[in-house]
Amino acid sequence: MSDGLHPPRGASPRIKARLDDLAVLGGPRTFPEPLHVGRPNVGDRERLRRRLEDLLDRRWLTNDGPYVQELERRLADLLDVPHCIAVCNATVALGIAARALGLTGEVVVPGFTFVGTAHALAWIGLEPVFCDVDARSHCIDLRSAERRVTARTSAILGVHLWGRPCDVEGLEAVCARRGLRLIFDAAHALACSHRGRPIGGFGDVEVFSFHATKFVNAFEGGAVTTRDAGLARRMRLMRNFGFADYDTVVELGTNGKMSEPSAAMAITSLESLEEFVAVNRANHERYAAALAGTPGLALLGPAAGERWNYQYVVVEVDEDAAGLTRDDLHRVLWAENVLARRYFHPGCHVMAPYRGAPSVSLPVTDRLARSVLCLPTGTAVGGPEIDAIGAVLRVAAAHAGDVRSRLAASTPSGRAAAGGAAP
Ligand code: T4K
Repeated sequence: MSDGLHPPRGASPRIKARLDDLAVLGGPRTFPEPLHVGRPNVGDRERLRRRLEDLLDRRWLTNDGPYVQELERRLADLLDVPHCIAVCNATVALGIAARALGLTGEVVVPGFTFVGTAHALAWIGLEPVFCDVDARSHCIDLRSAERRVTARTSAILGVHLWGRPCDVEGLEAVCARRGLRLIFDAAHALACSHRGRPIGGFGDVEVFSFHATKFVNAFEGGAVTTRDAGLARRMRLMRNFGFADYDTVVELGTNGKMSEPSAAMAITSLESLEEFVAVNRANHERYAAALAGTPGLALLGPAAGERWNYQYVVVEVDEDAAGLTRDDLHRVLWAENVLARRYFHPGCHVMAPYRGAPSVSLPVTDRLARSVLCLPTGTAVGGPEIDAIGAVLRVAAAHAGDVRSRLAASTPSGRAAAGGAAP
């Protein structure tokens, strides 16, 4: 059984060295089982079991139970913020935050983010208005955001993408000047900092995700943090149908409560936060070594001087320099059973629910949506797996011309014969 911090060890994967070794061209797969990007970190199973027994003995399973309250205290301490409210997931948390802030009309939001960011707004009748992102940070581009503000705009929503901080002060200045509220989607940004302060205390409200695929997880879960006591009170009421006590409803609300098993998982997971970050960091450094000198592949690093959780391994593929597109490499990796992800392809602004909105040109979003590839990391992955993935990418890059022409020539039935998993 896994110790929760290291992958269960089988035989080390084979390190590929020749073009014909690539599974997409007919060679054997590097990994017999799929290697996922979002494999959950588990942490100390014994402590989790004890907590689950405890909550079953107590027969208190949800509705602001003791584990939820403990989680909120621990998160508020970690993030150095006075108010933290645990919620069933980050998507619902964003909706609750937007409602509690009284947002109306349009909200400016980056096109390059998980679609849940935009859906959370559209689901409650707000109109996400997409702006571009900055090419270096991948976070919301200040000037593009301000250009999208109209008389109907009530807020800007910045996303600390990959845990890298937005230009917080720039956004605060725009929002102050234009009379807007400021929300941060911090789904990726637990244990990350901006100017040395933990992300969690910026803007009017920040929202975290503890989905199973996040490095700290609650199975499903999220949290909102704020420095504003009145806002915190409203969000707490809204999380529980607006009930002020057993009988009195004082707000419009929803069911956004986190359950006790989820809080028990989140607390257990939080207790291993430093170990998870250390594993992610070691993995990141191993990828950096494995990919060093490979033309056209750039690994995204931390923002200078900031604390980072290293939970996403983000590679930007420059197809001119690499001689291969991101989608070529995606196909190469999937054939090896490395289920790399094209987050956040193709960009929210061109997804079906939003396509009808007035067309807007988001060149950086479009480029990133074509060039970003996320690789597996976390406690399910270790050095031998990363070395093997790096070798596949190096072999593909070294023979880019051949790979490209053979991929182009291969038919779907030919690909199936080569044993490739379908991306
Ligand atoms: N804002 C941002 C910026 C976000 O990135 C997200 C979520 C949100 C808001 C909303 O947060 P939540 O409402 O979810 O709390 C995943 C996650 O579902 C999503 O939480 C996350 N961002 C997004 C970046 O990634 P998918 O569509 O890639 O998920 P899925 O289910 O395909 O999982 C990825 C891989 O992980 C799978 O191929 C298999 C593996 N996996 C997954 C689960 C759930 C496991 O091995 N075990 C598991 O239990 O979106």
